[in-house]
Amino acid sequence: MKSMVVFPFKVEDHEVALGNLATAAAHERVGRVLAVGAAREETFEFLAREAPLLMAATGTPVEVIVQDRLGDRRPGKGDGMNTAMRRFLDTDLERLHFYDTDITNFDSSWIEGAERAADGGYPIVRHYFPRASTDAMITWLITRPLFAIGHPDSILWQIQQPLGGEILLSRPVVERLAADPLVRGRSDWGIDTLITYSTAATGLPIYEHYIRGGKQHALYGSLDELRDMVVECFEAATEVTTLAGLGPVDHVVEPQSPVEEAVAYRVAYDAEATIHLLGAGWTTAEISAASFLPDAIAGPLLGNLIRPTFAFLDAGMWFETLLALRANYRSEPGWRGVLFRLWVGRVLAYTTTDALSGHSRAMEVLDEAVSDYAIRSRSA
Ligand code: GDX
Ligand code: MG
Repeated sequence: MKSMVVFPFKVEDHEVALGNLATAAAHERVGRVLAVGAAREETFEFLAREAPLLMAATGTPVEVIVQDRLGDRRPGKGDGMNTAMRRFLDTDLERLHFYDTDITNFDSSWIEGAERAADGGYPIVRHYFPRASTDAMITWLITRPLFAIGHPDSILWQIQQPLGGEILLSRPVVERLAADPLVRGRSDWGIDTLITYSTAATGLPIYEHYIRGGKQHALYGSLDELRDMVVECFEAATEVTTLAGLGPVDHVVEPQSPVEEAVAYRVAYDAEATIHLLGAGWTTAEISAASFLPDAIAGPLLGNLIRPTFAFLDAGMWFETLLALRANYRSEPGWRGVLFRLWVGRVLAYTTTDALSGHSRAMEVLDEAVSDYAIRSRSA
């Protein structure tokens, strides 16, 4: 039984990308490697030049293609992943792995861990790994909370890394996803959210494989670099809150081991470069969108027109904020700006309080907040 390994990529370090393709091509379980580029730019040209050499060295077909335009949102990683699923179904391979191209500690153990779980009867395998306490702020503050609010009785909000790009899907799962218009439509960063929902909606067992050493990859500076991702993941997760409830799913999560210091205390973003985002460049559309929010949120949020104001965004107020956004948000520039500022405020409020209490306590606090949102949404 052979697998296809896919790397979606945009512009990445050439040697890191090539090394990852080579690791996959050399693996005995891998029957084909596919790198799907956003466009025909420098990284694409480099990988396309190297692919035949890699193929000659390993005997595994290695293909580098440009993604098709399949969805109706911003053309991004979603088009890349959907293109890959279609290519996979044209082969007779049994399993499809996805890995981000920028991982610098990718090795054969990632492929092996996923294959082992699939051999053990799990058609959906998700890799997860330890992260710094201020990393994964979209997962912790948007995706898991909205899953808890919209599907409190499901396993959705308990999935460790619902935005993770490192997954294995067996052929019948890919067939379901490729036929799903909601997955196909998500051409942007929302793809991972929809894949997480739609795979759980198959009712098939899910295995989460733990990568002890963490995922080392390209880092961010100011949170401004995450603006599109915040907006697109929020829009995808709010859409999921409106979709059908899920039945029970056999869900196994490998236990975590103590987190290494280098991972736990890595600074995940530049707080100083981020604070000014709260006050900079407010538009009239943003001010008008903010006025639709309850006073307890709109008041201090608009206080940012004068000075940075974020301490009000504790875990309880964040729950109220998500409910208010869910009820009022529209995919327009004013609302996108308000959503982004609120998220930045919540990240800073958390960073300057709970995140200071040590890695394990900080992670507990994040986890407790999500569970609390599910409990409150059950009784609502
Ligand atoms: N084909 C294609 N097209 N690939 C893309 C595009 C695109 O338009 N944009 C980004 N990528 C690739 C990129 O080269 C990398 O391999 C991967 O997608 C992830 O992008 P990266 O810039 O490394 O983002 P990040 O924050 O490290 O990604 C993580 O979070 C995302 C999310 O939160 O949604 C990672 O787990 C992603 O898989 C996940 O989508
Ligand atoms: Mg990355």
